Amino acid sequence: MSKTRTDWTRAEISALFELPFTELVFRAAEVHRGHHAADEVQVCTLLSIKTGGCPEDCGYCSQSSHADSGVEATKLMDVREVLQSAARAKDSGSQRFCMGAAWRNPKDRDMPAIVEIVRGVRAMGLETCMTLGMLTQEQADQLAEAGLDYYNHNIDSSPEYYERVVTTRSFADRLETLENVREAGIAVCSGGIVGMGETREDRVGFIHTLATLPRHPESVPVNALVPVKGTALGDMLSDTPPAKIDDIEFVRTVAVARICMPQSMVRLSAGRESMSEVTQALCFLAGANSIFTGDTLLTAPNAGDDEDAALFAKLGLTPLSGAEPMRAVEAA
Ligand code: SAM
Ligand code: DTB
Ligand code: SF4
Repeated sequence: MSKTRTDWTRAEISALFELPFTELVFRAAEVHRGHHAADEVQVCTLLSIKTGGCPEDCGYCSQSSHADSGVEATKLMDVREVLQSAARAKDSGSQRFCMGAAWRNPKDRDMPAIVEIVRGVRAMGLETCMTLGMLTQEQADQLAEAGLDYYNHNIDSSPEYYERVVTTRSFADRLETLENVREAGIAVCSGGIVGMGETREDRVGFIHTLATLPRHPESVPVNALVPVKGTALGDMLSDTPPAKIDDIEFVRTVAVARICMPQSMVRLSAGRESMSEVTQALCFLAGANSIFTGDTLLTAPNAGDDEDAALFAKLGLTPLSGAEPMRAVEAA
């Protein structure tokens, strides 16, 4: 297998975006088959362990205290409750349990409970992932020590567009946490959001940043913006500008991510609920090989387990790993 490249140029990535669509998807599918079983899709479950009231001003997020989205702030969930939820996820065939907290960063006083959660979820035989905001090196080391498998921290967009979406922290802050996570020996999950009004050049810059990290993230979530009323980007709901991302451009982004980061798991993340089966199928063809399942993401609705089981049956996809097959429901 050829060495994974981390020296992509923006011009090369831009040229991939400009390929005829079918040629781009064909190339991405080839890369996908060269590195992964193309009929296997990883199934992950998300749980918000601390919702809302976040001091950050991310323009897309329902959980920001700068937004007026109606999401109520909660305290950090009880360890026992989190473990019950993880057990349900395992039961319905999930491989990975991803836990999110609406924090700018965890406080040191939160760490003992977080460590207990990681230990407990891991003991159930699930892979663990957390997304808690910025981490110091010490906190990353603590999570590694507890056995955390993955840490999710998205760069979200190009360095240029980022500051138009978030002002309370910088792109450089994001990269610093990613470095701390790597240094601690935790696998990196980092991706972003498509459809925030960014240009194609921003999507190029977004993939370029990830594909030129010293090591590619093991997981790359590609989210389609879920526009939430009351957030700065909540207006991107219509077909008139600023409009919802075009499905073909979304699939192109997935394909380019797959080509530039051949070994990574590319996750078709938020936004699937409003995506047609055909668009999702094209994403799987273009190299997406991971999803979130369950009725809710963190606060937004998601295609539920039954719908996904039906989609998998229809497309002949199998959940990755030793996980049990997704429950019930034959395709019509
Ligand atoms: N507070 C932590 C942080 O920002 O790193 C973790 C939770 S945060 C909700 C995780 C990621 O979810 C964000 O980085 C963003 O990429 C994604 N996200 C949040 N709201 C979204 C939305 N409305 N549509 C699509 N993706 C979204
Ligand atoms: C990621 O890239 N997508 C997930 C996960 N990482 C934490 C979050 C999506 C959030 C969608 C909006 C919501 O549920 O509020
Ligand atoms: Fe807070 Fe994360 Fe939402 Fe930003 S994306 S407002 S940091 S919860």
